[in-house]
Amino acid sequence: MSTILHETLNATADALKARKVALAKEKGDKVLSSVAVEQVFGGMRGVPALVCDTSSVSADEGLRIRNIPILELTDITPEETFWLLVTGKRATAEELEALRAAFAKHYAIPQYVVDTLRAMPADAHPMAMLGAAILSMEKESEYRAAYDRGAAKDTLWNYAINDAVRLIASMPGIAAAIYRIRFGKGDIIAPLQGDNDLSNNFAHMLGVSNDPAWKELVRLYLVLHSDHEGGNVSAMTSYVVSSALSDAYYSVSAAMCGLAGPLHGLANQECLRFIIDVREQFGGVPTDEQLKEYAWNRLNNGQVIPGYGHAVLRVTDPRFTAFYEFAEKHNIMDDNVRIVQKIFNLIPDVLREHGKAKNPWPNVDAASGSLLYAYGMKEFDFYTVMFGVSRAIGLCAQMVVNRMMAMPIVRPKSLTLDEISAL
Ligand code: HAX
Repeated sequence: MSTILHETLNATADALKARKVALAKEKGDKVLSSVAVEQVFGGMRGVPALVCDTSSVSADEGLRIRNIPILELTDITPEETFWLLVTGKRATAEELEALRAAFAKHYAIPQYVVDTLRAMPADAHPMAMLGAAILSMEKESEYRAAYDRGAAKDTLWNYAINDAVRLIASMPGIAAAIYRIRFGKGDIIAPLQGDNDLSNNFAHMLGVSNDPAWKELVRLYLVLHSDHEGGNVSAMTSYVVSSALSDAYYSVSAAMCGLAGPLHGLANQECLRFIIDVREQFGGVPTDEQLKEYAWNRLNNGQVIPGYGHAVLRVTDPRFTAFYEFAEKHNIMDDNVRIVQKIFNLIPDVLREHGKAKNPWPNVDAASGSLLYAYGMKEFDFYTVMFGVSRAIGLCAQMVVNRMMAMPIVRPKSLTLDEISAL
């Protein structure tokens, strides 16, 4: 299958690969950093050991997609986001239309995926359902089929594009089916007729609200969570798995398992749980003193404040700012959002005084759940699935670019405790 996206990427593929080869030759002996034992024990924090061209995250500014600050991209669609991530350029209207049409072929998911979801335990976590549904589709991989037919390794990325398009486009249908099956919401809703827009279809298939602002929120949500450079748990997991030439279904499913962790994507569910606990405990918005005491009790109990802190960022996450501005624009000022506001005003000082977190500021997860809740999506176990639908866009873009650059299998070296003792 040749599409306008294949043609666009084909036009730059050779140059991209040549650039990688030239950089490896020219700069091959430059030392990026030395690795201290504390970094080996510290989750490799600060070790520059990956290449990711789709986006970057700096401590003092946060996310840039292809060098454009995320706050300048809050009006774009998920389709534009994917195009920008994977090609490095803003899409033309014609390119977008073609991409939308390619996506729209896959909004209706295969029946066997629905059957897989229905066969899962009634109390399965929605993220476990998401990982299983994606894996059930692995047999659709054109990339794996091409490999099995003996396609040359450096042509495989063409098939990775097909898998990326199909998987990104299937994610809304999979997620909506999970929502409706897992939370007893009734029949699965078919995609829209005559509207190829990905986020419109997702908002519609979830069946949560008919408010136009809900569609707007789903669009924004899908854009903001799409990519966050290469070193976070979900991106790195996908990177490692696909470096073994495993296809997109394997690598994105694996990434979803990482996203399901409470220190990563699940923090948005945990964050709303925290907000609701506060609201219930105090019968509404607490006073400043009450909130501070509640937070201190939690910290003294060895628990984190979800939605705060970050491994890289040292300022308020611009994605939090974008959600916060959405709440203001749409005048969503219910108790949950007021509590988010109060936490934002008070918790950074509490975390500073606590003295552990290197970054006391909110990350993306601090506000997103309260907005989903405001439009009627109250099942917060589901929130990380929303994140996953979005993150698949970045994971697939990274995978295509990495395969275009023919990145090798990832294989760092591990050390035993005895080897470290002997240093
Ligand atoms: N509340 C309480 N303690 C915190 C904290 C928080 N929000 N953030 C960091 N700390 C603690 C850490 O637990 C760590 O304590 P120990 O030394 O006892 O282990 C210490 O401060 C130093 O941590 P750090 O260097 O500042 O942060 P890390 O890079 O190790 O971890 C995390 C980054 C995001 C995992 C961390 O800030 C955290 O647990 N935050 C709460 C959970 C959360 O919001 N996660 C979502 C992050 C964004 C994301 O990936 N979304 O998907």
